[in-house]
Amino acid sequence: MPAPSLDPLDLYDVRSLLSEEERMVQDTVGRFVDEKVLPIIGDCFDQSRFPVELIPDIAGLGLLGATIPEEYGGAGMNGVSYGLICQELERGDSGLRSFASVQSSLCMYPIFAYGSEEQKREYLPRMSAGEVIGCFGLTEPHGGSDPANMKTHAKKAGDDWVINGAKMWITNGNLAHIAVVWAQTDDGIRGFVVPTTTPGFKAQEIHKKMSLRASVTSALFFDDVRVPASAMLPGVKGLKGPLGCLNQARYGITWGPIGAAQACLKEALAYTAERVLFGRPLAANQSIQVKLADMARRITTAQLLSLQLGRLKDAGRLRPTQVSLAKWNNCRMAIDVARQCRDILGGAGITTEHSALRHALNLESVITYEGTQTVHELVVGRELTGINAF
Ligand code: TGC
Ligand code: FAD
Repeated sequence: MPAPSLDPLDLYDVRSLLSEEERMVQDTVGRFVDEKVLPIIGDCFDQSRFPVELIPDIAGLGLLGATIPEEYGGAGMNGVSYGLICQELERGDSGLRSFASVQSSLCMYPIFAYGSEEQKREYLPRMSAGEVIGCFGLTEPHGGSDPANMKTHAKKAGDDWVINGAKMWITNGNLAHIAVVWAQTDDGIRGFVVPTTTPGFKAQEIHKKMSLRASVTSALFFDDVRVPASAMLPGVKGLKGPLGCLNQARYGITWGPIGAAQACLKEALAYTAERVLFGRPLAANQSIQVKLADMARRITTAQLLSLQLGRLKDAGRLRPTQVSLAKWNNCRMAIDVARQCRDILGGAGITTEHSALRHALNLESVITYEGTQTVHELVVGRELTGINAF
């Protein structure tokens, strides 16, 4: 009997390394993406619209705060399941994965890890239910790669804090009910949970984007924003607070682009099988097969990197340098694959009828946010040499 053929999107059967529960998570999110996301996402990108109507489904599936313990309203999943959620959502669109990453890793995680018991009880269950949406303000207009040079500051005024400054490129900014904001104080960098209805807070949506069009991106302004002492996250001080959140989000982002690349390869395989040029299917050309094989090789490598990263995370052994290596590799892999697929689709590849260019354009942001490729290369370089080249 001939051996069953390999899954072109999973040549090493990485799925067989998943537990039954992890496979169930992947299948559930995959079905949601196939049924609810793929039919609308090209139009959302075209119309520069985040599909807010999907938020109740995303929350209902337990995708917001998936790793947060159930006592705070989360789904209590492991890190690999969270990674698979990111992978499947980004198979739909990076904008959806961004939405879930920011809510889960950048807003719920710091409240869970650094927040008071009251903050956890007040926010986490409602954030998990999708009733309270968060955004994360770290980047400032003068230079995101170097967050230590932070100008936004919070000053004590009696028992309150008064925040002044600006943040730039903030995902979910105009959707958010709360902003997790990082600000300089006399005592170092501190995090604050700021309701977006607080007087002096303003979110201004950034338009004319050519990337992540199905996502809300905003500038935030703080003009004497006064919050009570209870708004400060008591459990962390210094840059390690926001960098600890980034570690969580970057881990998820190593998985996301795998989904985007798989979507592109799937599309290119179907297209090259059907498209007949010079009397034979495109797929019958050596140069096309070499390109497709190279994409499969790179996707497989990325899958194995992320899975091992997830196993290290779940064993409590994850190191930031390991996350940097995979974030750099997997974003680079996916953007190269998406661009290559767009080329193979010819003219058909330039509209939203196909997904390759949408993914390629989105990945221009994904390779930049959460630390640019250069930042992650330098983190790995520092680990190897012991010399800080920033
Ligand atoms: P350094 O000053 O040496 O360290 C400060 C403290 O932080 C600790 N640390 C980390 N902790 C946890 N995770 C990490 N990845 C950490 N990296 C450093 C460090 O141990 C130290 O702790 P302590 O106790 O000694 O105070 O800082 P550094 O030299 O390591 O950092 C330099 C650099 C360039 C790596 C860092 O500034 C950096 O990562 N820059 C990039 C900034 C960035 O990624 N911004 C992202 C903004 S958020 C975003 O893009 C969201 S998009 C989301 C979406 O839509 O999906
Ligand atoms: P810069 O830091 O100015 O970098 C410019 C260039 O210089 C890059 O190529 C970089 O690699 C290079 N560079 C930097 N340092 C060095 C060096 N030492 N040596 C050589 N080259 C170097 N931020 C948030 O806080 N919250 C969010 O929710 C969020 N969402 C985002 C959503 C989108 C769509 C985008 C595009 C960005 C988002 N960001 C967010 C901001 C993002 O994290 C920053 O864009 C990113 O960290 C880079 O900062 P920058 O854009 O200021 O570029």
